[in-house]
Amino acid sequence: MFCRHLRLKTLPEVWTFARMNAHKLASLQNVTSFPHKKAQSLVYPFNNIEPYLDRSVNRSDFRLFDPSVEDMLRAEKLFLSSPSHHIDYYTSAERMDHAPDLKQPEVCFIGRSNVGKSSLIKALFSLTPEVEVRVSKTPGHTKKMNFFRVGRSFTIVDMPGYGHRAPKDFVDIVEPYLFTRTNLVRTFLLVDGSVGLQPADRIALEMCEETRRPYVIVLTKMDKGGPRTQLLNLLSVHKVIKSETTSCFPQPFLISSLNFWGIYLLRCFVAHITGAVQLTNTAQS
Ligand SMILES: Nc1nc2c(ncn2[C@@H]2O[C@H](COP(=O)(O)OP(=O)(O)OP(=O)(O)O)[C@@H](O)[C@H]2O)c(=O)[nH]1
Ligand SMILES: [Mg+2]
Repeated sequence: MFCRHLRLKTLPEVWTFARMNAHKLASLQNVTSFPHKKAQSLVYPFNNIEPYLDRSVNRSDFRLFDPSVEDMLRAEKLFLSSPSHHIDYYTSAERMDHAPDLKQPEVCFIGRSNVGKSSLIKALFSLTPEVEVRVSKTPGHTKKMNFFRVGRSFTIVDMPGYGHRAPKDFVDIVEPYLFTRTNLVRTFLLVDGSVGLQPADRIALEMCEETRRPYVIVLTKMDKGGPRTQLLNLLSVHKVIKSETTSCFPQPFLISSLNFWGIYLLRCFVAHITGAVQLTNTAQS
């Protein structure tokens, strides 16, 4: 067994903290004024779990992308809309041949319905709340590919989910996009970190492998399920990445859109892989 017993905040505590601090949490600039331990746990969620990993587990894969706070602050600026750097919802597309002809690098978010794709994109854009990203408790809410432009730097695409209540033509919408979109630089495959890899996620993983394009796994809802479950789910995802994939980035990203864990790191990763921010710290992708 890799995890020792641990106690983190219970869910109601987390919700209260998130609700009270939502406006502050949106910005890393504010978070840097928090007590050091709190700031570290928000920025590097792996730090919350790491002390409970057995000593024999090699940590290096979990910190491959390890930018400095300064790099993350530079990346954060890209998520602030301004007259010279306009962030907006651009358009939706029901099929690949309706996708907009945008040349800038693109990243997309895929995953089971209800896994938290739209919530994650909403958290990324929380510094520009006028950008409307619709989330819903009801699975199958996002029915089309929604394109959000981040100035001329990159585009973020919110995808419909697969699995429960997915659009009937899900495969027809998503597969051609993943295989043929020329400016797609990274696919983010979201997996619910509180329940772990499900059979439908494995099918999506195979689809990502078949595209032979780089992709990244993001574990969502890391505020749910309890640390022991989260840790076991993280380790089993990591094992699958190591042993069954060739195009997946070895480091799974840990996220809670509810309380902003990992959002700052992911903003920086997106800015980095799209070429919008050069890191001063050595990092891999
Ligand atoms: N606790 C918790 N709930 C979350 C988190 N992210 C999303 N949710 C909740 O999960 C539900 C689904 O969120 P969405 O972001 O709409 O999920 P989606 O993947 O876009 O779903 P579809 O559009 O239906 O494919 C909503 O009730 C969210 O509030 C999270 O980090 N923590
Ligand atoms: Mg959605």
